[in-house]
Amino acid sequence: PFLENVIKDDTFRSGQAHTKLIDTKPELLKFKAKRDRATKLLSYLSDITVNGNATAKGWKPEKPILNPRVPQPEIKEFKGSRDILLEKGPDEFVKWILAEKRLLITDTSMRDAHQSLIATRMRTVDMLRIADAYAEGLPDLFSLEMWGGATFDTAMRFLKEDPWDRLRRLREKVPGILFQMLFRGSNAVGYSNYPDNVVAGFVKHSADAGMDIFRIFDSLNYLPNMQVAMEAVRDHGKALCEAAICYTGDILDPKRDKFSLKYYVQKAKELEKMGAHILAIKDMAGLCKPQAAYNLVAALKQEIGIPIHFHTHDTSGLNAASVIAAARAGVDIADLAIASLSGSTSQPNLNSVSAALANSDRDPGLNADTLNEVSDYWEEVLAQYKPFDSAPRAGTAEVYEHEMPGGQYTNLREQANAMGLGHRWREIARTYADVNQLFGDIVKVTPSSKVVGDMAMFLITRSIKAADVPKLKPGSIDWPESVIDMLAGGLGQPDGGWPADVQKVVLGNKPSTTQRPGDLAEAVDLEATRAQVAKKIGRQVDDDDLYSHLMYPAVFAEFVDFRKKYDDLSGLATPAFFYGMHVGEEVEMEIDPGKTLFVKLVSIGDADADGKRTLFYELNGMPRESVVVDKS
Ligand code: 3PY
Ligand code: ZN
Repeated sequence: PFLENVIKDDTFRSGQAHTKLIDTKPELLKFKAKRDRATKLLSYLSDITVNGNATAKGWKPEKPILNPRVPQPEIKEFKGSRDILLEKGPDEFVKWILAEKRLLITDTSMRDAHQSLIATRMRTVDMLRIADAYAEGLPDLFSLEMWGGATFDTAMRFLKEDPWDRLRRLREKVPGILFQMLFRGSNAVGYSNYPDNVVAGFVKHSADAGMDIFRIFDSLNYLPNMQVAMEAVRDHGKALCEAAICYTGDILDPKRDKFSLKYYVQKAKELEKMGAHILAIKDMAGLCKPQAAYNLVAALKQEIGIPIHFHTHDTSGLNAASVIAAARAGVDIADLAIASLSGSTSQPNLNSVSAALANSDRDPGLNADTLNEVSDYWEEVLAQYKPFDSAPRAGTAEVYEHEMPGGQYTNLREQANAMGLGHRWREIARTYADVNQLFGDIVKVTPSSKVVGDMAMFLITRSIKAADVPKLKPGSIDWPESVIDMLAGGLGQPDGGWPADVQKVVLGNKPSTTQRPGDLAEAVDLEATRAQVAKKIGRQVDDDDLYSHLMYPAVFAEFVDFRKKYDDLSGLATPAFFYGMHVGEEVEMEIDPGKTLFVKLVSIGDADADGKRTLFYELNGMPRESVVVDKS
């Protein structure tokens, strides 16, 4: 190919070429880069094919899985929500929402649905393939939740993808529908507190990269932790600040009076005062029963003037009823997941709720055929993630006891299985509830939910009863780091503070604070950090890299190493990425727009004396070999 490039080159053909031709025409060397990418791709495929993939738990489909069929829905002419936001600006856009009669719908398929069903493993390629169908066939969706929460971490950690790349590429394909992300307040997209300038910088950079709506929450409903992020969104000028109250307990239960209707109304009023454009009711565990949803929305509609966005999970099996009750009470926007990615620990069913509301005054107006076609696509996609799919098949009322967020449930269950404690799940769930009471009955959502989970597993494995913890000698046990940090005030303050006796037992003589953690965290010198990271990874560090590093330094470093070894594999079909190839199978990977590598695995040679195997491929029709050490 190099010679071909040279022979075709005009300078060469004009007879004026000299030995410096390559220096003046570096594009002639492009073929080398492509050849390197192909070599790296083959070496990755060979390794996964021969040695399996630990993150996929060794699972391999019995036969090759074909690419999912991509729907080509009827094109619907509609002025998209994002076009309206860009035209009107945030403040006028809020009035537009309030004036809409439709129940506006957010589709969570690309974020919370897969976070809650398949441990956040969905890859960008599966989102990009369906992006046109959304842009053309469902332009009347209010928003797509497609970023934030756990996606930032898992993209780099497990999928070896750049989360920023996902945002930018989807943005390009879907310019008309609002994009929405979940943002953990001062914990940004991580699990602990970040300095204020990192939080604000992350928000600004995400908004510049194309994010429109920031759903900001705090894992203890400690509002001071939300301020910096909320202000950063407002200061950006083009984005929407959606502030969330996290719903826990049961407002219908008079005995559960810590989290009463009054409690939520008061928090909502404060968030409105703090500058929220939209209020979210974030029912992360799916505890908001239909009548509670009705009462809560009806009360909030009386008490605040900004639009209300309802988020719930279907863990109990009946939360579509909560969405419909919220719609009746006048909620402006609701989160739902496309049928095949809905239910169980995910959101209620978008297709069914939409159909149920058709011909009512809250008809979302979406095209039912298109929704079904899109659901068929996601169903085929979901089948490719089988080893990660551990969501319960049916609803369970157990959720009212343990109150675990949808995204945590599958993770904790997996963790329990991995520790050989799968058969003690009921006990784990009960201990989780007991730990919540031990901590004074708190909001449980990332990261506070993780701390409760860590403590529950810690107690189970040591056969300590939660109720006995206050009686233990202070400082006598090495408690999990996350528990110490939370009770020391590292995540902020719950309403009513931490129970003094538990705090004493866990902290011993370690210090604690009631100050906002952000006030105690020193600002990061962003430029110095950039220079350090650049030196470490041996290349320039742009803002995408900088914020990836600031969120997850170790994960980012591993991600950079992976990329050096294998380059960008985000365009590779999902089955090949996770499970390798079957002999005879053909896969493709787009490396540049319009440039695709076609790879066919022809045969796998026997292992030699050193355990090395040669795999024989056809790459764009040409024979290629790749050698890998068989570690099995
Ligand atoms: C997250 O923070 O990732 C959540 O989904 C919380 O519900
Ligand atoms: Zn959720």
